[in-house]
Order: sequence, then C-alpha cells, then structure tokens
Amino acid sequence: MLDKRYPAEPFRIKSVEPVTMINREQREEVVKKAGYNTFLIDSKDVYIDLLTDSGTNAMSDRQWAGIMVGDEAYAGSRNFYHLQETVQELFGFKHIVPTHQGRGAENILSHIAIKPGQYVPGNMYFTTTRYHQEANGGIFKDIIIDDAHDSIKYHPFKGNIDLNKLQALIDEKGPEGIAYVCLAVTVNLAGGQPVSIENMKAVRALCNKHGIRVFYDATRCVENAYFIKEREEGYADKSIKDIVHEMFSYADGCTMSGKKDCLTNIGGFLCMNDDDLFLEAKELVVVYEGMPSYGGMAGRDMEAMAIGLKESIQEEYIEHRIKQVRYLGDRLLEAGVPIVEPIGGHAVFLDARRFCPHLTQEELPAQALAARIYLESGVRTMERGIVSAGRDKNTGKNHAPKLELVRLTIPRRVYTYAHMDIVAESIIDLYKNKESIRGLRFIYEPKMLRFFTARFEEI
Ligand code: PLI
Repeated sequence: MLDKRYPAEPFRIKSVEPVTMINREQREEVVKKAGYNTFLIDSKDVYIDLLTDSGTNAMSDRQWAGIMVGDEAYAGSRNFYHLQETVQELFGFKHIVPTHQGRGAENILSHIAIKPGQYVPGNMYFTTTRYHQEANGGIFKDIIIDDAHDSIKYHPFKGNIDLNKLQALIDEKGPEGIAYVCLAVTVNLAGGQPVSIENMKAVRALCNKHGIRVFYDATRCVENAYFIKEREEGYADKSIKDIVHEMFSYADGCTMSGKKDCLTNIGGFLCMNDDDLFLEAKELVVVYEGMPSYGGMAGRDMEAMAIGLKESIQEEYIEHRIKQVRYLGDRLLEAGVPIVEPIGGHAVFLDARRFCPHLTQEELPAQALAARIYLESGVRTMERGIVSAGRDKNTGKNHAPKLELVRLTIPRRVYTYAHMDIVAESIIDLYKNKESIRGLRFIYEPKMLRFFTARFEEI
C-alpha cells in the first residue's frame, strides 16, 4: 500500500482520456500481427502504455493556454524568443538552435563537430545518438563505469564516466582523435542512471587539459538533478534549478529531446557557447529542420516547451516523478522480480537475463518478455537489449550488450499509483510462470535502428 515514501500527485486531473482493455484472445491476435514487436502494436489495443516516456507527457493547463498564443510566423516567432530566454536562463548556454526533436539536434551536432575517423566517447550508447555519430564518420566508444553494466550492483551514480577509460582513449588516439565527449544525463540504457556533479567536474577538467569539447545529452537532465539533490553531498539544500544550471556549467553545449523533461509532446534543441559552431549549426538547421527560429517546431510547441521547462524544475513535480517510478520498482523488488538497481529516473528496467534464465541472449529474451507482458496484461513495454543494440557497422555481427532489459517507462503526469499497482501485479504473476516464455527469432530485420520495425516469430 502507498505510504509516505511516495508523495501524492502534485496536480488535479481536469481532462481525461479513456482507456479500455481488449481481451486475451484479441491480444494474442494483436501481438502475432505485430510480429512480437511492441512498437508495431496500435495504441487502441494497449491498456497501459509504458513503451516510452518520449512525447507521452501530459501537458498542464498553462501549457495548453500557451498553445493558444502560438505565433506561427515563418520567421522570428515570439515563442522562439520565449524558449530561447528560458533555455538561456535555466541551462546557461549562449546559443540555442531549435529542432523537430532530439535526433534532429544530434544530426546537426554530429555533422559539425565530428571529422570522419574521430572517436566519440560517451557514457553508454543511445540508439539515435550513436546512429548519427556513426553516420557522420564517428566511432562511438563506451566509457561508462563498469558498474553500469551490472544490473545488481548498487552505485549512486551509475551513469558516471570512467575517467581512466577516457584518459586511456586520449593517450591512445590523441586529443585530435576525439571529436568531443558525449555525456548523457541521465543514462537511458543503463536504467535511467544519473551522473554526479563530481564526475561532471572531473570530466570537464580532464577535457580542458587536452582541449576536448564536452557536449551533454540533456534529455533527462532534470531527473538527473533530482538524484544529485538526493544523493550527492552538499546538494540537499540546493534548488533543482540551481543544480541544473551547475550541471550545464561544465559543458560546451548540449542536445535536447524536448519530448521528455520539457514536458511536451514534440520538439528539441541544440545549445552551444561557441559562436563559430553556432553559425555552422544555423546553416545546417535550415537544410534539415527549418528556419533557425522554429527548427521544425510550430510556434505553439515552442511556447508549450518554454512553459514545460519551467514546470519541470518545480520541486514537487520532480519529487513525485522520481518517486512514482520508484514505487513501481519497489513493488517488483519486494516480490523478488529482477530489475536494474538502483531504480532510475524514467523507468523500471526488468533484467530479462535473470527473468528468463532458460533463454540465451540469441533467443532475444527481452523482446520475448516484452511481447509476453503485453499478451498477459495489455501493458506495453519496450525491449532494450540485443535487438536495440543492432549490429556492428564493420563486422555485421550483433552487438551483445551485457544488459538485456525490458523497460517499463512511465510517461510524465499521465498514470496514477493505481496503474502502477496493476502493472506490478501483472508482472509478478508472469514471473511465477516465467518458464513458459518462449524465445523469438527475426523474420524481418531492417538495416538501421532495427528495433523500431523488426518482426519476429516464436522459436
Ligand atoms: O526521440 P528524440 O529524437 O526526441 O530523442 C532522441 C533521444 C536522445 N537521447 C536520449 C537519451 C533519448 O532517450 C532519446 C530518445 N528516446 C526515446 C525515444 C526513448 O524511448 O527513450
């Protein structure tokens, strides 16, 4: 039962979207038709949708009011200036380039900051980020601490960069062999794990010594700030706003998916301090996204984003956000269900290796588990394991990540604790019957970002 560890929703609900659950027979048909890929299931067939926290946020009344004051001028929309001021105030960067979503910003940054053959070290890969780095001739190198690859080990900042790994790469390739360091806050595929201020400072100092730039993937930066406040010495009494500002003071710029911590449904941006790099980014944004004053977003979306960013740093909002996710994780842990620990910011990650020890990684346990969860409960989750990791660009072999996970991603301000109870109970029931989960094999494998549209059959 809910107790004081978990704060009530810091909002009243004034608009609702009905959901219904189709029966098991219907779900069986749906999951087969979708080729056992939860990305290919229609929203109408889903009861509780934990596929992603991306673009699935509920906007506030103030954001909806902001939608009505959208200035849809092709150039110089006033909403852009509001967004620019807000980002400059909260993040502290000099320049902002709006994009249609995070990957638009990743594309532009990769174009202007990577020379073919250069390395891009980062704290674990993210699918679209690595794709754009590689598409621009970069070579991704994972330099996250080893503990991040261990689903059981406790570390308060499991997203931290291993400074020895970074130093070794600098020694081996030379500073000129490194395009920039890509530091994600929080680290999605490690389980939504945060990076400490201490680590950010140390990365900055090391990179300064060698003249290497540092760009953050700011996608879930407010969630990262909450963990710093909760866990890092000296930060308990600082505001989330101040912590966010300090985090970015150690970066040269960032890419941002506006679909997560900005509390909107679409959008993104790229930030930097360097004037020359900004000029290059502005030249490219018109090619790929749109004018530098909208970059693929409508004026109304930029307004909602500016308002959403201010709401995201409110203390009650972010505390409830993190603790609602933790509530679901705690319920699963109490029942002995194997999950990534500590529980991260945006999702609870089931450890499919321990959930399905009877399946090898080649039998795609996380994909199989995600499909089965849908079948049993109507809850949609996402594979984050060998399927998401894709193939090595040069050898064509599967990347085989240590973490083979199913992500239960909680949209912001959308579901209640009662929904979390239903999800937990369904998964606990399935765990009791886990041996019945059958492995899968590909019957269609796309060449790029295969997890989105691949199809499978049961072995
Ligand atoms: O989906 P985009 O293009 O707005 O953002 C791409 C992106 C970049 N970095 C990180 C850490 C992400 O999590 C991310 C998108 N994530 C998705 C879609 C997700 O479901 O996690």
